[in-house]
Amino acid sequence: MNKIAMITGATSGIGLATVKRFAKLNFDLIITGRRQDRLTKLQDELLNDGVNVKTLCFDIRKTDAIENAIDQLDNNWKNIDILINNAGLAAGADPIYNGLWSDWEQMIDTNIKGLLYLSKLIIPQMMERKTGHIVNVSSIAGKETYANGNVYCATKHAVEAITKGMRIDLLPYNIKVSSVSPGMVETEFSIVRYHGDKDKADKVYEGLTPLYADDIADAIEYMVTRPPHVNINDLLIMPSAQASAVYNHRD
Ligand code: NDP
Ligand code: 8X3
Repeated sequence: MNKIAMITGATSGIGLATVKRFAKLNFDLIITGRRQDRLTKLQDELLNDGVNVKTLCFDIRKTDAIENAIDQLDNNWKNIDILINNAGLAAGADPIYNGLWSDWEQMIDTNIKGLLYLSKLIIPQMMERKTGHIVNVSSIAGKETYANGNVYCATKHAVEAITKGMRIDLLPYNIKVSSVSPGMVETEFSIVRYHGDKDKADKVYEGLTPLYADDIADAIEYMVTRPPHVNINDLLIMPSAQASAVYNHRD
């Protein structure tokens, strides 16, 4: 039987790149996101390549929507072996005194609460079967705080704490818990952060070579393909042109 992997935020960026890598590893895939059109397109491509794939379209901030989606999984799909908690975003880049409540709520509800809600629903079957691997997508923003990053950094610091807490609580159940913490990755991340302002988003990557989504997918593939006795707790991955959250070298 193939392993089953669920990847959140599969419609773009790191999630999408991870789906493509996992497809080559012969995993059966549950792909999630809010954009059904993108999920369907990806599903068609994967089915064409002979990959078993199921789409679950839900907003990870909504407990009812997540519960309904997970309830849809029949016996062939409910025993998820690998959960990649990737869905997330930064909304806005403002000093704390100018931040929008709506941006703060979106980040906290998605990056922290969404990750928790979904994990809570997936973990019990892993505990019962005494097997599983959860990979949380954190960030350099989970380790450092930078100007105008305040609430986004707080959400990723929370992901770091949740990852460590999960690892301790799930230790007796043979469930691995890992995180991957990227620096700058060129995806739709900055377009979303700047509320659709593509010019502003492009400037983030100007004059340097950022990471690409597949660089992070490569690291996630490495984590989930280690032997059973090895867990990669965390991988901090930066572009060569980025030394910390704030030090970059641009041509
Ligand atoms: P993208 O914007 O390209 O992808 C984000 C994904 O998250 C999309 O598939 C989106 O799907 C999904 N998502 C966002 N909000 C929700 C929601 N409410 N419900 C369900 N799904 C949601 O960005 P990245 O690929 O870069 O981001 C992926 C993860 O990587 C995030 O957690 C981000 O914080 C983290 N990260 C990114 C870095 C970067 O520089 N790019 C660096 C470090 C970490 P849809 O819109 O269809 O719902
Ligand atoms: C994304 C990386 O440095 O833009 O998590 O916050 S950063």
